[in-house]
Amino acid sequence: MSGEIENVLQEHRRFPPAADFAAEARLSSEEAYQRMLRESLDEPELFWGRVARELPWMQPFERVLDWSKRPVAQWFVGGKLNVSVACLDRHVNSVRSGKRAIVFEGEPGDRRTLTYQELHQEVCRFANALKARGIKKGDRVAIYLPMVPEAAIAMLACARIGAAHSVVFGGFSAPALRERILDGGCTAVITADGSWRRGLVQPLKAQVDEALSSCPDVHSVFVVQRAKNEVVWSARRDVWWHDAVALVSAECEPEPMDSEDLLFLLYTSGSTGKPKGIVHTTAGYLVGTYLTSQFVFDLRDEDVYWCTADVGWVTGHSYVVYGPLSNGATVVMYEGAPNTPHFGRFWEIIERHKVTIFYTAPTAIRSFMRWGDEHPKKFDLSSLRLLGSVGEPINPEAWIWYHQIIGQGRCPIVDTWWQTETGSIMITPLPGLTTTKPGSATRPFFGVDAAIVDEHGNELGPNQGGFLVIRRPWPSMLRGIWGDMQRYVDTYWKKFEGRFYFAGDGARRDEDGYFWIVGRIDDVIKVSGHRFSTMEVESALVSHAAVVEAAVVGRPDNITGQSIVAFITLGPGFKPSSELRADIDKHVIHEIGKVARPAEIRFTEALPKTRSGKIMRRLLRDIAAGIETVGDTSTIEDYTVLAKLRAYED
Ligand code: 7RM
Repeated sequence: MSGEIENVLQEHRRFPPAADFAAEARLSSEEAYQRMLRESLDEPELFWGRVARELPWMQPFERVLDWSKRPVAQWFVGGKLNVSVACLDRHVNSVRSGKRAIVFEGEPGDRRTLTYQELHQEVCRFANALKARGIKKGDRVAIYLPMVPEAAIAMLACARIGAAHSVVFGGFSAPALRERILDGGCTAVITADGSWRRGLVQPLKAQVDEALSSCPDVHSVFVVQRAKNEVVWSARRDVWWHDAVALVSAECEPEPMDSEDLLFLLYTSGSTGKPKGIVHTTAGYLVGTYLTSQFVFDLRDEDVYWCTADVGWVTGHSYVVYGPLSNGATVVMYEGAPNTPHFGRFWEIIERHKVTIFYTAPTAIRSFMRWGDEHPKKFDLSSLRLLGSVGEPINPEAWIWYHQIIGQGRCPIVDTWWQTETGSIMITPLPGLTTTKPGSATRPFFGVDAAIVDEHGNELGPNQGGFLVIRRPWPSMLRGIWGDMQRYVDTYWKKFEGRFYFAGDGARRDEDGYFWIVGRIDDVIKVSGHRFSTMEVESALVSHAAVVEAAVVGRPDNITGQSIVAFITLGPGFKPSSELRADIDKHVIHEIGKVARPAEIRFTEALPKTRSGKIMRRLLRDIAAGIETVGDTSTIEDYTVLAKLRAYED
């Protein structure tokens, strides 16, 4: 890992917050910041207790933190509240009632605005529709929707009745959806007939039908009519969203939820093939997303806030839905691709809706760069005042482009490090206060005790590469892995004997205490910010009839951060060919979805293995990247394999 860390470019540029931004910011005095930071670390219960009391409790909590069942934390013990009340009722009963909550644009150009009052009504209606089909507190509901307002409505409606949602990204295929429905024990699915993507209709309902062919526990499928494509209908099981909400009242009493009641499951990839259902509970998650949205995005009532993430990923949960809505913000939602019908689509949306805060991923920024400056330059971006980045390390070149071309030199950039598991932003600049360095997520947020440690858990000095750990619990942390608590302990806590949460990332901290995230040290790869495990793709590959063995590695990619390269050995009677490659490609798309499609498939006679039979991924990574392997190859079982792999040409 140290080799990788040395590759991180030394970046010397510094960007202090602009004076006019700082003058207006929520937090701009170093003194006030230090006071808050000190309290959050020295007296966390005082700090988090006060933040939590800003939310509407149905029953006050008795204790801020109970860490006695470590590594499972309990926050705001004994309290009861409902997340949908914090996101909706609170604003409806205030001057924000007529304020825009969601400003939606569909890919074909249709638009829709929902005020807080309207959103509240829609959520209550759909909550009643769920109840009418027998869905109740504690049930799990899969959501497989495009980025349409109904996605947020469905999530909040589940929260209102105490059912947990499990959102599955609409880009996943039927088998991937089925695996998540089965693992989560979902009994209902919320989907759409289709969704618009690059001018084409993605037939979501058809994927659901295929997935449900072996999910006997799913009794109801709610279908949003979005693309009006033809669908196959099961009269017993399927119900149109618009029919379901037509019959019910727009009032729905919120279910009083215990602080530690399940709010949602979200599946994410780890280092094994089976996706993990990350467990998030009610109050702590809400407190974390509420506070970070406020301080990291410096949210104010006049803001028009746009996070481009899909609700299928954690960023869509925390920073499209729960964080901004609990703060009463106006949230922009866009259904489609950034280059449809033209390459300036995002900038057009920013101009039209006068977006002030824009939060996206490095992979998108690098695409914008490649498409050319002429596209953003055609639009008025003067409404923007703050930019954000998330999902992977942002390379300084992309950072500078983002700052100059999109932010026009005026907007601070918050490079936010966090994970599905952390629930909310953990390492980040505070925009009115932090002097940023391109490529660094800077310093830990309030209450976050992050450190870089060595193999033995000893804290390392400045600029020494090591493991990123969090040394104390935080409110929005995961509470486990659904159905597999042992895996939770093993994945995150075992490495440092229960002392620290291990994030799986390698990083260093510079002389100013700024964190530089290098990337994963496990077998997780990030393609366009989407998280996959190499094993997940490998198991899809080996389920193809021709494939005997497969090894998948990430290769650095200028646009997507990493891309998937698959090394494959074929069974007897199969020969490498471009047809076979195309067929294997199709198979992966069918098994997981287009997002997991290998950028390259290399056929090989054998894979490099150690004497104990472990595939030597490090070698494959180097080969995929076209780097001469310099590392230790002394344990390799068959030396000729290496030469064959390098020389490979089909
Ligand atoms: C929010 C999200 C988590 C992994 C994480 C890192 C990487 C995320 C940054 C980053 C460098 C960042 N959740 N990562 N943000 N690396 N700088 N600002 O992405 O669960 O899908 O992925 O993403 O490796 O461990 S996630």
